[in-house]
Amino acid sequence: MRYLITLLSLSLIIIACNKESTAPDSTLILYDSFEVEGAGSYRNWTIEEGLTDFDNSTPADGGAVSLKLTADGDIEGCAVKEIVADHGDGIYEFSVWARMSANQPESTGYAIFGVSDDDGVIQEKTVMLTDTVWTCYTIVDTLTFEAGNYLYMKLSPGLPEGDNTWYSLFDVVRVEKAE
Ligand SMILES: [Ca+2]
Repeated sequence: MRYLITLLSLSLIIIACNKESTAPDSTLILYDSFEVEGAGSYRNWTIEEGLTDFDNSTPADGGAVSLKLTADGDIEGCAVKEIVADHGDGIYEFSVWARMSANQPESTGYAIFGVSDDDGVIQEKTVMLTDTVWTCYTIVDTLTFEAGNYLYMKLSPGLPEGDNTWYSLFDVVRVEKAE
């Protein structure tokens, strides 16, 4: 059984980073390219005013713009999204394309995927973002949802130290649930 789940997860990872394909055994429950008809849109993500913008650099199939999140002073200009999910257990896969800025300390950007409720995050996995070229990062996890829980996602350029300022770009967020 464990082997089967691993195999399923691996097949989902391959499919997730190629949006031309549609996984026959999974349901796409979120797709955000941070734009509507080529104009930048926060797509109902909760963002940090003044530290969030759009950029013309995008990954392949990323459309016209990406989301630009800035870490400035001691403020982590992150973006968070919570959506209602089906109750019960499920294998969920989260993927996001990201690009770190050249002056960014290594491994400071990150993405979190998990479960939250009105009091905060109650289950989470984190992937560290490391590359200065567009790269697809993926998290696969078995998540459990009860009444009042949300599917939780956080995109962050990282928490700066001192007066350092840098930004990270994000695009094409996908969430799929294995059937
Ligand atoms: Ca886009």
